[in-house]
Amino acid sequence: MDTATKTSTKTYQMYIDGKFVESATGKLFPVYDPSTEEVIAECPAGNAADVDRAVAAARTAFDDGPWNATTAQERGRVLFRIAEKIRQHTAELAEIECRNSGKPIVEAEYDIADCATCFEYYGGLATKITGQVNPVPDNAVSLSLKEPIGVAGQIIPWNYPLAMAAWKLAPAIAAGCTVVIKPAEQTPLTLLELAKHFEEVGLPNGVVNVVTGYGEEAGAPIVAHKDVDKIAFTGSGSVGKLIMREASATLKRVSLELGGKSPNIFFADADFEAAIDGALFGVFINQGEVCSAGSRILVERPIYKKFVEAMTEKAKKIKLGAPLDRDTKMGPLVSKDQYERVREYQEIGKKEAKVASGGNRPSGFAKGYYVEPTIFYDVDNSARIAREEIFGPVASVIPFDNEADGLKIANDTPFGLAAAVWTRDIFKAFRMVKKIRAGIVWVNHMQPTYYEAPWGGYKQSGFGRELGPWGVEEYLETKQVHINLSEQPI
Ligand code: TXE
Repeated sequence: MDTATKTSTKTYQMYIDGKFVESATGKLFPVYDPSTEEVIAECPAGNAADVDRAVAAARTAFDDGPWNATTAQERGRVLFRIAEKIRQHTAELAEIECRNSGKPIVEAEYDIADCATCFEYYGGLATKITGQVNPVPDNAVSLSLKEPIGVAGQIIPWNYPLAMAAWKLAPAIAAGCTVVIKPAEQTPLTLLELAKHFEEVGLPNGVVNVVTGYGEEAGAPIVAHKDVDKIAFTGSGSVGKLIMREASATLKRVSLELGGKSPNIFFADADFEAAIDGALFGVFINQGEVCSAGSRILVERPIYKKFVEAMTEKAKKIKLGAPLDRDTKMGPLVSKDQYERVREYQEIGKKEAKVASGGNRPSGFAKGYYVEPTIFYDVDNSARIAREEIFGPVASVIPFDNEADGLKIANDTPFGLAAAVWTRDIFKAFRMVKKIRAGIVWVNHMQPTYYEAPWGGYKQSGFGRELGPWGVEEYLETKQVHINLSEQPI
């Protein structure tokens, strides 16, 4: 059904050069509520012409000002004001995020408040970006200056729509870059809502431009554009590889966050109750639509059977429901495509391993992209459900014999975003931490994320780091300056 013309839906415009505008073609695309499968909004279907307009605005704001003349203090204040707007509007932004993505309202509220924290963090960091004096011989002064990269193209996924935008926007603004940002076509609404405040918070025209549309039509032209200096991308490995290839034509800087198949490793000496909760939280939070989801649950043999039983018992009690209900613990998946992808993996898993719980569409839901939280056990690490990112509430439980075996299985993956280790033995914990090939390793927890700490992957989970000072480095160039101190250069 082409519902883009339905009158009850809200029609959005995209944000280019400080103005809300239609797409060059005037075409719109539908945006859904995944719990009802109904269209809730329509957004401009941007294409290369819209990207051209946005990049031109970003280029001018960067090259000719006024952005290049703002001080770090001013950029910091803009970031604090964005944070304040998010805090003032948390309830409405959370409701939109919840309706559009399907995540439970309680999680949406947490995410939105967290976005404000992200802008606050980078508001503070803006004034702490410094270069250094290099220790060259006495006949010269050598400096390294940090300068903004220029125009940053940012391509955002749908699992944490506003948060993933905040992770990229805030450090880019702190660094002094200008931005063309494209939200995922499934979830563009909260970023467009936030853009309504950009003028008021003091962002000059052209500094942040939001282009909405599909990946190939609106994302690819950003990657290909000769006037874009850097691409930051979070999404699938296949699109990540494509972006790297395309960006090579103009040698753009690239940072990629591409998800994973993260091991959540439980030794027999772990606190059992905390471990069960950690295993469930690690893989089922946000319907499992999490790049760092602990989707491979590695359990040491002495506790394996009891662990699977306890996990299963608790998983069966997870309350699926309407995302806006406050007691809902798991909502629908974000889209029909994602639903079909995850349902397919549920069927693949039934052939590859044993089902402890779930494996189907839940009963009692006439509409909505709901799937049961699913636990497969006795999974071999070579199975597809242990090797491929599913991005839904599907856990693969794998037994292991000892520390060496657990480590071998943990590292036997093309990915390397995150891992967690559960044990009360500090020596074992640290041995594992040092040998796991992943960008993030948690001990006795899984998923806590801090703005002060780096986020990013090893291996095919991508490269570059977000958050903390590392996040802002991705938007900076380093310039060497040599000042000769002798009257006669030789
Ligand atoms: O991702 P895409 P999809 C993984 C997860 C999921 C799978 C597919 O496994 O099941 O990817 O999701 C834009 N040039 N992750 O298909 O297509 C697109 O418009 C430029 C992991 O939705 O990678 C959107 O804005 N841009 C992940 C963004 O890329 C393009 C989060 C992500 O979409 C483009 C999401 C192109 N040619 C999915 N094609 C994580 N790492 O957290 C698409 N896009």
